[in-house]
Amino acid sequence: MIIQSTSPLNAETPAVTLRSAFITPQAEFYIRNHGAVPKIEAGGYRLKIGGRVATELELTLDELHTRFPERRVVAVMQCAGNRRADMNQVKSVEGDPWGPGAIGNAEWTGVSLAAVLKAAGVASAAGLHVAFTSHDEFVFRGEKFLYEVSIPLEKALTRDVLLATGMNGEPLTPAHGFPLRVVVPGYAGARSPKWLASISVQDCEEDGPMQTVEYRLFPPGTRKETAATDPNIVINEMPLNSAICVPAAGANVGAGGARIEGYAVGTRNGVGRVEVSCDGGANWHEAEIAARADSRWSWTFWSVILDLPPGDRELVARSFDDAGACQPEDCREVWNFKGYLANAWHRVAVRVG
Ligand SMILES: Nc1nc2c(c(=O)[nH]1)N[C@H]1C(S)=C(S)[C@@H](COP(=O)(O)O)O[C@H]1N2
Ligand SMILES: [Mo]
Repeated sequence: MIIQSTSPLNAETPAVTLRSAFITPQAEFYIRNHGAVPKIEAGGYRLKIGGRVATELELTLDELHTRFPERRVVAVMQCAGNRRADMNQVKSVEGDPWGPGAIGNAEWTGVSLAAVLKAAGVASAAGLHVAFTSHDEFVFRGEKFLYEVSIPLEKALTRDVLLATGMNGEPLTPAHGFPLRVVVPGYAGARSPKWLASISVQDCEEDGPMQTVEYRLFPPGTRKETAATDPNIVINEMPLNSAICVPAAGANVGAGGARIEGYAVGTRNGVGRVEVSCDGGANWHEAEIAARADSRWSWTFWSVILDLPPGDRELVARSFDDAGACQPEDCREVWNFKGYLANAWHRVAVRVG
């Protein structure tokens, strides 16, 4: 793993490792923590559901599994800061300089959040939000806060949003949220809280800093000093993205036919086509789809064999979604001071020969 920080622990999967398994093993799955991992005993664990519901619930893990049908979803978990390092090349940004490995694809098991909310008799009014409170704390401007975020009730009532206890057929490890986390497919990882303590249906977005200050998309002119008053958008859905994983950036590659491999992720409109260039974007070659899941929330693996002439080469990958839209060409088009949603064409420099 590539360690970004040790306390809290933030680590990403090396790109070559990422591309070696379509379902990312837990031990290789990136870790993004804002504070210390809380120690939770499964036996004493209770999940509370309250707020705008007809009946408040308090459920043990056993009750959760016996009262609600199991649901299984293959989905990527992806940090809003994935590929942030690329933005630093335009102008420096805040936050850990993640490469393309702040993402992983897992088979999550648990129960539908929608089923639990319905059992609590959730109000079905439009415009409500579902807030999550976790057991871990983080420090924000010198003060301690619990990790708290929210998602629109409309999204929470879709059947693939999970209260997950399992990952790839194993219980969640402490790093990934044991004993229970939320998985919100298609959304930024920040909206999938680990170590979940309680759920509340409410009129507004959660009002803590993790929801209202972090994980917001600001216009390109915003600086740290102006962020408090500048307009911004909540980061929920993740944009179309792709990355070259093999060869690794800076690798030496033999001249002749070289296999280029990577991932593409398009949870909004699917991944229609992936193209790779070995001349910085002048000419493009369509990649083959190497693996795909029958889940729209999964990533897609692609590969292509290209004849690489000797010398310093820039490999570029870009994907198109099912509606024909492409990733932005340049990071300049999407630059923001927090370095979120870096989804420009992915460029990797290699030496051939
Ligand atoms: N309680 C809690 N949940 C959390 C976080 C956290 O720090 N605390 N980090 C979030 C962020 S920003 C991401 S990207 C994902 C990462 O999940 P992972 O560490 O299992 O890969 O968890 C999210 N859920
Ligand atoms: Mo994240």
